Amino acid sequence: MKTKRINRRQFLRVMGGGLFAAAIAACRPASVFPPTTTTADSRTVLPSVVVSSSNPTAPSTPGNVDVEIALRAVQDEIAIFPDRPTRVWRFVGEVLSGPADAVRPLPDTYLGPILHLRRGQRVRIRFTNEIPEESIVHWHGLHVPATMDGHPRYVVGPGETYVYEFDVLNRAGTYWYHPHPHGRTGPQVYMGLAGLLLVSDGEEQSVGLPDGEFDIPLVLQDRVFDEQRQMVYLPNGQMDRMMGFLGDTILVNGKPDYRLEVATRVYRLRVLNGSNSRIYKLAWSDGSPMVVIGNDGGLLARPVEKPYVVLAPGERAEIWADFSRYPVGTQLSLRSLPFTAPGTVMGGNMGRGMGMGGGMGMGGGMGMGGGMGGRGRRGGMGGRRGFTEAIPQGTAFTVLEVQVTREVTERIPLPARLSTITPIPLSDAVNANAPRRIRLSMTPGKGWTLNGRTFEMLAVADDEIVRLNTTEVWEFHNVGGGMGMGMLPHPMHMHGEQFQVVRRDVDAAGRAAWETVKDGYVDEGWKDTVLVMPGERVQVIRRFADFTGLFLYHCHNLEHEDMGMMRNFLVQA
Ligand SMILES: [Cu+2]
Repeated sequence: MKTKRINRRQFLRVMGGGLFAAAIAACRPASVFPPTTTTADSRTVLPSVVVSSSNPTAPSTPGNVDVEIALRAVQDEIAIFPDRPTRVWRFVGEVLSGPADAVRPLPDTYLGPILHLRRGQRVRIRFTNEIPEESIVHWHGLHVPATMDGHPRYVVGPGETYVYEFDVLNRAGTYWYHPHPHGRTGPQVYMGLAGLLLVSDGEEQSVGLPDGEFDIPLVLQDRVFDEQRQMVYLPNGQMDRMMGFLGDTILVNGKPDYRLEVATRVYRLRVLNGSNSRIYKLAWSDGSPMVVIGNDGGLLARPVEKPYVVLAPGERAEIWADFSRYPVGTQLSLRSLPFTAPGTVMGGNMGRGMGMGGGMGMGGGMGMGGGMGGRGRRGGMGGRRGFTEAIPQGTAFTVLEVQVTREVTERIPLPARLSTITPIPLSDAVNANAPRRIRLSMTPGKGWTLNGRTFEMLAVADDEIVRLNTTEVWEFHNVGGGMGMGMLPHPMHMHGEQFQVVRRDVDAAGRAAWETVKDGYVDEGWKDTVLVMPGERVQVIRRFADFTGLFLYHCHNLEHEDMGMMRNFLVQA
């Protein structure tokens, strides 16, 4: 019988650190953790529960939950193109008990089923890993105990099952789920392992937003396919890892050349950037403003109009799309507009700003060897990429086409108010005058780092320990490497509770690029992922309540994350 064990050496390291009472509580080294009975409103840390492959559906806590779901990561083939199938990895799910609509499979795509949960529900999800490598699932945006969050220390091998059980504490919103094994998140998401997790609640329902077929998920991703229609990951090797993967084909809901046929009425479009590294600057082709009603953490207090919406990997935006003013037959498109992505214009903007010609010793100091040539080719220095021509970061392209195909008379007015969002006062923060600072940079010999550090499975530094039930300001400062190569955008994601954006500042060197995206930031409302452009400082404020233990903060450029641009923080009672 195969069981999950905490590595003894890792455990002793934790013990030796002397700082990790909560982490130890969460990681007791037993061969099989016994089930723990909890009450419906329990918010204490649960032990991880791992059952053997021989009996994956044995109940951990019989009954006692509102919804129970079986979720499997499987190998499969999907017809992304009409001529031949593509090998993928994907999530499949079924409801074991509870409302039948808790799992909504999406037809004809590698994307996982949409999980529909309600605030206040107690949920059990049995994740069974049927791909040929270790994995674990993270519920992106949800506030759950450390053992239920998909931390990479809980990976399970092929044939093994991890049983999650948690209360849905989040407000209504568009969340998502994806694998989170250290070093393999990028390739696993790339192969197709991702899905939406929608939470609803009474506040949202009282607004009267478009629902049913008029509530449309749009998951944006990019890929490279070879001539056999198979996905190709990191065709340029190490250089793609440093830069982040950028594909040459844009997929919406797992499909190329996506077309949306709509009626003359209002739609709620829930847009997730599920790409590994690509940033989208979304706008309507006819110049209409983007009417944003929600972001990462659910509905905004009121709708906001933006000329465009910038979505970095991991971020979500909900768009109020009113097609009632277009005649049947109208075609328009959702575009990604051009913007300046400093890392991709070597010899252009970056060269000027960073003194590229000045002999900064790129190769030696940064442990990157001869990579510069490859990067430059992609960035438009005139050469050819080794494998394929990706769409460079910041280049314009069409995301999807909209065709108005039928006339309806239903009209829904745009609500003036959508939800109640209480700003967290700065005075609540224990460190308002001295925010916890996270420097995002390229560190020689280490690659992408957070305060000069890369990921360690069970370790936290002294400055990564947070006291339970406090509010803090964190500042993400994209300082780059000072040597050209170090200047890339980084979408920073924090596990646990959602945060509010307090302020943004940008330095003189970063300002020109920042100006090309800043009007598309949706900083209203609650967020869990925030884009930090080169030279930019973003301050966020959040609470650290309910759960102790080890949680992650990391860059959601999945290649950066896999290379170690990720750290633990420890919430301690
Ligand atoms: Cu990054």
